[in-house]
Parts: sequence; C-alpha cells; structure tokens
Amino acid sequence: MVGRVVRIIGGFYFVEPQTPGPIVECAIRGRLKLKTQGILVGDLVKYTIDEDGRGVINEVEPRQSVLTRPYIANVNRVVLVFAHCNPDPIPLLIDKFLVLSEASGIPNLIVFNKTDLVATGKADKLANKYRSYGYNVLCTSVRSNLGKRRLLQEVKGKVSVFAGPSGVGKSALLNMIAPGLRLKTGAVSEKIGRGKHTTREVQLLKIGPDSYVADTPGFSQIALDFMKPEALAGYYPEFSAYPNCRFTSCLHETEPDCRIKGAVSAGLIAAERYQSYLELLAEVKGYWEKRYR
Ligand SMILES: Nc1nc2c(ncn2[C@@H]2O[C@H](COP(=O)(O)OP(=O)(O)O)[C@@H](O)[C@H]2O)c(=O)[nH]1
Ligand SMILES: [Mg+2]
Ligand SMILES: [Zn+2]
Repeated sequence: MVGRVVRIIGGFYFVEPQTPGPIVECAIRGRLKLKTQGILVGDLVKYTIDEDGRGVINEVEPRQSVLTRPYIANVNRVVLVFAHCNPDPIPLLIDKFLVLSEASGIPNLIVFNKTDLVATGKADKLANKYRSYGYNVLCTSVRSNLGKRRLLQEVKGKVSVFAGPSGVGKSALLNMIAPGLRLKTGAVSEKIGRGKHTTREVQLLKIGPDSYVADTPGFSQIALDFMKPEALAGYYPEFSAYPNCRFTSCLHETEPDCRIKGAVSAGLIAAERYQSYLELLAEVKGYWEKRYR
C-alpha cells in the first residue's frame, strides 16, 4: 500500500493511506533503515500491514524536494502569510521570509490577511507593490471569507507549508479553508509556547484528496546563516532582469559598473528592495565571515 508520512513520533511513522482510511502507525523495515538517511514527514512510502495489524514501511519513493525549515519532504507550495495590520507588515521581515522561500526553490504565494481591517486602497497598494516585484499575491480575510476560493485552489492537490510571523492568521486561514482542522488560533498562546521552548514537531494535515498542509508556529527571528553572500541577489526575482555587472563577483554594493545599482538609480528596481538587499547582505556576510574566519 502507498501512503504519506504525516507525523513522526519516537521512531514511529504515522502514514496517511492514499486511498481514504485511518492513519496507520508504522515501524520501519530494518534493511530500509540502512538505505535511507531517515524518513521525513511528507515522504511517500510503500508499506504493508502484518498479521498483528502493525504497519511496516518497506520503501520510500524518491523525493521531489526537501524543505529544511520546517523539515518536510515533497513540499510544492510555500504560503507566506502576513497581515495588512495587527501585526503591521514589516518590509524587511517580509523580504527575509521571501528570500528564505526563494532559496528553497519551491513555488511560493504571498497572502496578506486581515484585509477587513484596512481601507481597500491601502490593501491594494501593498499587494500591488509585491506583484510588481514578480510575486503571486492574494489578499484574504478570515472575517469576510475574502480569498477563500483562490486559496483553496492554490493548495488543492499540493503539499503546502503555511509560514509567516506570529499572529498574522495562519491557523485561522487554515481553519477557513478546512474547518475540520479546528486549529488553535490567537497569538498569545503561541507566544507562551515559544517562551517555554516547547518542541515543535512538524505534522501534515490532510485537507482533501492529495492535499496536505503544515501549519507552522509564528517566529520573528530568521537567521540567513546558510547562504553565500553571492547567492543573495539571486533570491530577489526582479534583480534577474539586470545580469552582467562588470565584475562577475559583484555584490552590488560599491563596485563600479553595477547593473543592479544602475537599475535602482533609473527607478527600475524599487529603492526599498535594494535597501533591504543591502541589509540582508550585511547579515549574510556576518554569518559567512564568522564561519570561515
Ligand atoms: N480581523 C481579523 N482578524 C483575524 C483574521 N485572521 C485571523 N485573525 C485573528 O488574529 C489572531 C491570530 O490568528 P492566528 O490564526 O492564531 O495567527 P497565527 O499565529 O499566524 O496562526 C486571532 O485572534 C484571529 O482571530 C482576519 O482575517 N481578520
Ligand atoms: Mg498559529
Ligand atoms: Zn552589481
């Protein structure tokens, strides 16, 4: 039988069967343990059920992708959720989430939630700004069900991870599109959880045939400690229209004949995005130098 690992607890793998049915608790075939570098949540597996009704995983299908934060295999949609207000959007934090998501190579969608709390003009302006950078953007409201159908379409038949700062409405949005989930909402309880260092195991929730979502706890700190400084510009999609600076190693800071800086001066790249690039570059360089000093 074929199924998807939705949760891992203490060496047991909880597998959601491909054909509708209850989740099967599986152990892992000894010989498979040596072959794979562990099975991840999100993996598609072949399993059997023995005479005693216990499941055993015999085989893992090749992975299409591996997302590292959180650790999930075969994710093919990252939904980055922010709020129009309460909490206010912070451009640098948004760009950090975007960079992280672009670095994963998995297609993303920006959702600006709580649209009910701001004037239409203000909401459109924010959404259009990110559209102009090349992102897919959706405005939603859990209060008025705005964007519900589009969001459902976006996650249909996919493994999606909902990420973003705390309190923006990630869990509320998931409850909106899949009321059966009954996820806890309200930022306060999450803040307490974070302070206590509660372990956060990842879990996939099935919301439809072949549709899975992962809710993630909000976090305000993201460390871009894994990338090379030279890679960062590649995670700003609109920068790619201006290749071939004079130096191939150009970091677009103070180098002469830099096409990115030229595009900023000409108003073709938003100054706000270039500023955020420089700030994140300083952070990435800091980590990099610490590691290789
Ligand atoms: N006005 C308004 N409040 C919302 C909306 N979505 C969520 N909220 C509220 O925002 C708070 C945080 O929501 P939650 O889903 O827990 O955020 P999470 O931390 O991102 O999972 C809760 O009190 C929700 O009721 C929305 O679209 N409009
Ligand atoms: Mg939540
Ligand atoms: Zn340059």
